Amino acid sequence: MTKPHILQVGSYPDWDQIPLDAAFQMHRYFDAPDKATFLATVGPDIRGIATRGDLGANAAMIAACPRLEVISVYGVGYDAVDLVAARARGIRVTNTPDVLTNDVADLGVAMMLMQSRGMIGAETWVRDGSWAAKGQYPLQRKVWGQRAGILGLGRIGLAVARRLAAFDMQIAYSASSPKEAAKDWEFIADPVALAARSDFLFVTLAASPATRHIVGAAAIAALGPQGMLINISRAANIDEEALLTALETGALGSAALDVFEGEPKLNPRFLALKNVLLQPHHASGTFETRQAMGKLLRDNLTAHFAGQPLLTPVA
Ligand code: 8YV
Repeated sequence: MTKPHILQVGSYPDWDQIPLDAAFQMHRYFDAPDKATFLATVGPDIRGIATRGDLGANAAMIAACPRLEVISVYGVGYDAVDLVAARARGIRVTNTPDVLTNDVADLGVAMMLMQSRGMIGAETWVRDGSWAAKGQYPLQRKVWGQRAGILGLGRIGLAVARRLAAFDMQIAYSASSPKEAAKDWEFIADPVALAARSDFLFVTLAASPATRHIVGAAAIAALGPQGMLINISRAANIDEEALLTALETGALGSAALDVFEGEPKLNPRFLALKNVLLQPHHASGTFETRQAMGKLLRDNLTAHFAGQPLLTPVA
C-alpha cells in the first residue's frame, strides 16, 4: 500500500522523524531552497500537513494541496493555521494539548521567580567577582504572598494558578466565565481590571484574532511600575510596541517573555532593556514533553489515515 504523502513544514527531532519517515511519505518543505516550486511540485499529492505550533499552515500552503485532508500540529497553539481556509474545505486540524501543560506552567513560574529575584544578574555577580569586590547583591522583590493575575484560565492557566497557590499568592483570573475549578480565586472578567489588581500578570490565553493585543497600553499601564508581565502564550496577545515603550519608560516594572513578534528575530529594543527576561519560545522544550508531543502528532495522523477518530481534534 502506498504511504500517504505528508508535507512537513518544520524540522522534528530524530525520534519523531524516523517513525514519520517509516509510516508516511514525508516531503520536507523546510529543506526546499525554492518553496514555491516545491509546493507546486508536491502539493497535488499531499494528503496531510505535519507542522509545529510556531509555524502553522497558511492559506497559500493549504490551497497548494488540493487533496489535503488533515493538518497535525506539534504544539497546543494552532493560531498559525488558517482555520478558515481549513474549515472551508473540511480539512481536519489536530494539536497536542495536555501533554505540555505542566512544562509550560513550570517555565512561566520559573520566569517569574528568576526575574523577580534577579537571578540572572545574581549569577553574573558571582561569576564576575562583584560579590567579593562589591559585597552583597542588591535586594530584589519577593514573590510569595503577592497578587497574581491569570489572563486565560484554560489548561495552562489553571496549572500556573495551582503552582502559584503553593506560593500563597492571592490569585485572580479572567476567563470567558467563572470556573468551578477556580472557586477559591477571584474572577475578574476585564483584563485591565485584572492587571490593576495584580503584581504579576500571566498571559496564558490561546491566541486568536479576538485576543489580538488584549494586553494593550491600558492593561500595561494598570499593571504599573511595580508590576511584572509574564507571557507564555503568543506574542500577538500583547501590544508589543506598547510593552516596549512601557518597559523603556518604567511605566511597567518588568516583563518575562517566551514569545515575540517575528520570532526568532525579535525587536532589538528588547536587547537594550535590563528589566526584561528573554526566553527562546521553549516552554514545552523538555525531552519528555517533546517526545509526548511528537507521539501525539503521529498518532493523530495515523488515526486519520486508518479511518479512526482523531485523538485531539481542534476543528
Ligand atoms: C511549539 C508551542 O510548538 O505548543 C505550542 O503552541 O508554541 C510550542 O510548543 C514548540 O516550540 C515546537 O515548535
